[in-house]
Amino acid sequence: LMKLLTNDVFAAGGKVWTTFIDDTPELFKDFEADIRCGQRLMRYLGDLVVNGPSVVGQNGVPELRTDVVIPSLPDAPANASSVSCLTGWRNILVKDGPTAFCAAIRAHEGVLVTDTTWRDAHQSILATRVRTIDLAKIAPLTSHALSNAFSLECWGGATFDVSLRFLKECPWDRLQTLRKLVPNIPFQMLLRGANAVGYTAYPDHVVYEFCATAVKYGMDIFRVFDSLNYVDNLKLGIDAVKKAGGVAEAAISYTGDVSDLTKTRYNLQYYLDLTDKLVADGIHILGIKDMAGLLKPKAAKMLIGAIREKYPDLVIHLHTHDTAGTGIATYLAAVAAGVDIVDCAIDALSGQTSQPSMGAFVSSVDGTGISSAAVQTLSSYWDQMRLLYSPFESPMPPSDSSIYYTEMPGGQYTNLQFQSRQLGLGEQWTKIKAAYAQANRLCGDIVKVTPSSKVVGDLAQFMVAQNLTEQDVIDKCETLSFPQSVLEYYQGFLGQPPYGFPEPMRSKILNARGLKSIEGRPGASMAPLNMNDLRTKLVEKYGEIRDVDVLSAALYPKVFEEYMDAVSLYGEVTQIPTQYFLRPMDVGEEFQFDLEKDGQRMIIKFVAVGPLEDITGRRDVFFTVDGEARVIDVPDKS
Ligand code: 3PY
Ligand code: ZN
Repeated sequence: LMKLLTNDVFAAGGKVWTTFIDDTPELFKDFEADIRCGQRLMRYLGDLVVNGPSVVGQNGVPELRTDVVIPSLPDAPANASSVSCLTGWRNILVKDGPTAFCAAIRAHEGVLVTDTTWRDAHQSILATRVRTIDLAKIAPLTSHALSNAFSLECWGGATFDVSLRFLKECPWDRLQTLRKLVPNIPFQMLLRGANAVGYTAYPDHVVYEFCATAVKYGMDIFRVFDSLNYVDNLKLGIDAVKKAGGVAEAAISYTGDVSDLTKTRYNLQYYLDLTDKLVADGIHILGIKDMAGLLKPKAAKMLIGAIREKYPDLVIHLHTHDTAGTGIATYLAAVAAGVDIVDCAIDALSGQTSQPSMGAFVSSVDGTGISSAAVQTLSSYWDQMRLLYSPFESPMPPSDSSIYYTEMPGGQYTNLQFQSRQLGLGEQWTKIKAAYAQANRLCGDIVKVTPSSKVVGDLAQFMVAQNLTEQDVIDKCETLSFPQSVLEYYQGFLGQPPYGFPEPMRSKILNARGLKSIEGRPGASMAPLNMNDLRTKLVEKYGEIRDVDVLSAALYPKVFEEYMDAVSLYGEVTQIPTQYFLRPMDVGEEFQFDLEKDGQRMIIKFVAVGPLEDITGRRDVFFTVDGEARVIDVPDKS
């Protein structure tokens, strides 16, 4: 651009005659390169410089740090090259199918491990913000270090919408990228039953198409749960997974305390009855999803012992969060009671509201096939990644046994804590925790996990903000302006809670507002979504559209459009190193960038930012690309 602008003829305002392009091709090569990628990329970087981290900085993300030193990768161990490992449990799954795979797992001596670092651990500790580029970097090494792992939990849960919403990357591309790099370890995802990877029910066919596409993109094992343990919702998810050819791990979501015999609702019999229904439905694996970390060692022994006794051939997979600090003790009790697989996170992203430490676990039991040295190597990478993403980490105590009272899921704890801090009061968090327990009772003493946990959290925040006691909510339920999620819950949009809705409160809430109730499974009465119409609309707006884009739009219409708008404006930002994706570059900083499409490498350096132009409200931002000057003008939104 500079060359063209300073060309004598052009600068003198002379006509651009027809042979100008042929005579001076060197002036236009830069344009081509710009158009291919650089220009839109610089628009992103320039926008960051001028307007700050607005793309990723929504939802109250704290000030981004500029002092993080980016680590180099740990040296690969002698037996691991950058090439991926080819041996692992996935070979059995691919060759023999889910049933034979599960029989082999059950026959295996010793307990196996799922690594949750790529999904639940960073969802629970780093607000789900870890980007594909940083997962991909450690993927080949992981394929070696954890080649004997049962699975890598790497997708689903909140990763789907956070990728689109904040990271401006396509979750399907992430899955495909990681699959190529890790061909040997089964991939596992979290599926919210009839809510897929969303916060509400979808028409059935959307869930079926979602699962079928996930398998096509490389997913193997689906942990299916329902936020109310509502069997009809669970069955829908299980069926969708099985029809897609995936491994159906159906989960009972654990709440209460089976070791406290005074508690009669969520007691041992409740979980055994639920297990019976799931086994009768033909599941491949039983998951026990202890999303809040409530399963004490004694309770693990009782629960897993009872299920093992009744179902000697059933593969049992235990998931917990270490919020109170009992995780490893619970796992050891579960191993003694006959569990087959437990969920751990690489040490640097373990503990607190995340999963228990993998290094601690593999050092404490025999037969995981994972060496503590291998875990340490991976951990040295994640240690530094945690620092890189630390702006998204909210400070929390090393342990918090108040979760036995609040029953708050690990993934929600930090979110709510952060929001309560933002409200400014020191004692706010204590109040929110107390209100959360009250809100749970007002909802009918339910299982709390996405999305029912969001309903309880929204109600708790509402109560604190409006200074309402539990009795106030009961007394004034006809007139209070409840959050939408709470009204929808009482209507039955999430399904039916195991012990019903609290009455007469529910009827009063619905009648006073003229709201209809949904009886039974919400998805069953939802009108199908016309995917062809949706595709046509998207093609009209964005041009080229893939099947997976239509699915993303079906699940998250608004979020997907915002993502596509960002891609139109900035191009693919996935290859920008994370520090420059998160924070404005400093003058003189540069990084090396690989163009995804043609593998071309360029060095981008930030040179200067110009003054605000009064008339246009824009600023020029100056870069060099491989030493060539570039300028981009960016609207100043301040
Ligand atoms: C999710 O649904 O994202 C969860 O992690 C629930 O525990
Ligand atoms: Zn979890």
